[in-house]
Amino acid sequence: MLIKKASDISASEITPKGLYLNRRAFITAAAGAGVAAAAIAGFRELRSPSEVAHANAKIERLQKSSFSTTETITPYKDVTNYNNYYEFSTDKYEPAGLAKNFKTRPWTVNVEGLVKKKKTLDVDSIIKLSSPEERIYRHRCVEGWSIVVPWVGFPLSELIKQCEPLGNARFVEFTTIYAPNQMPGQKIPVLDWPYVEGLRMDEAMHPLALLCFGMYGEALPNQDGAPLRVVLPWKYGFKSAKAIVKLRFTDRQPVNSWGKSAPSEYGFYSNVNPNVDHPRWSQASERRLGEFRKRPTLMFNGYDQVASLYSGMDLKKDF
Ligand SMILES: Nc1nc2c(c(=O)[nH]1)N[C@H]1C(S)=C(S)[C@@H](COP(=O)(O)O)O[C@H]1N2
Ligand SMILES: [Mo]
Repeated sequence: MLIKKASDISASEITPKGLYLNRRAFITAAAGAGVAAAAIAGFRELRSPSEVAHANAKIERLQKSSFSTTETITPYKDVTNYNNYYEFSTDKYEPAGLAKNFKTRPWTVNVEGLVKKKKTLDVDSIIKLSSPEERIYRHRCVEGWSIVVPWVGFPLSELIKQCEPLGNARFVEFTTIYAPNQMPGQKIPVLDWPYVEGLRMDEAMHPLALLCFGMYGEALPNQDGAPLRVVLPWKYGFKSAKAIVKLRFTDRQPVNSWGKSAPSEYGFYSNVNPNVDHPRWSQASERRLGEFRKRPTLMFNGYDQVASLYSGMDLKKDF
């Protein structure tokens, strides 16, 4: 199999298909703003990131987690200056600046669908539901890069229990805020806004699924999904929705944003799988930010403890 170097991959191969399909609308909306060029730039070498102020509140009484990897943590300045956050921009270097004044308080999360009682929870009461842990996880983006991040949060299952889902709830859907006046990317129809993702209930209840509100011992930076996101280390990064305002419990598999824009490329499960290539590129290896050589990608991103969730499934079909 031919595995290309990042520098050999052209923008047309790496640019998400959704972006291609909407290229005309995108370019029209972006005309004069100079962002069309950025959108087609695709994968490139990380340029030296700007220094970021550590103005975020420290999170006290952090517990260590046995789920943490001992691999080298990716520098804070890389993780906070190279972001996929299409609500702000399709250029990974831009969310850091564009999200600076994003309002994360007051913030509420609506709980809807198959639950005992619909409710609205304040983000600060959610954060207080359980004691914060530091979880150092590998994160693998579907585009072929990876990072190691010390996230802060607690198991997503703690929030789900608080939501009191009914017995027939089989899936949970997460919706990101829709705020085009604060999020310039939402004025461009790259995806069908708001961003929606979903999990099967047993995946969401798995102890590895993290409800995240911090990183590097501090409150989550806006560009990384403040005030509240999920982190699912065995799945491609796009499953980990940022800036969540709604949880909806359903008995049907949710239609996620990426699945809607390009169903042949982004499956509902999107488990990290080196044996199932993306239709336009191999998933066999990855490049850790800050490293030059590529490393092999591991099944479930190395989180084998989730394998039993998929026993009996054909992961080539249910990719
Ligand atoms: N709402 C929203 N959530 C999102 C995205 C996005 O564009 N919008 N991008 C996803 C992708 S592709 C990745 S790889 C991760 C990146 O998270 P990070 O910027 O904190 O590393 O966020 C995911 N969550
Ligand atoms: Mo990603």
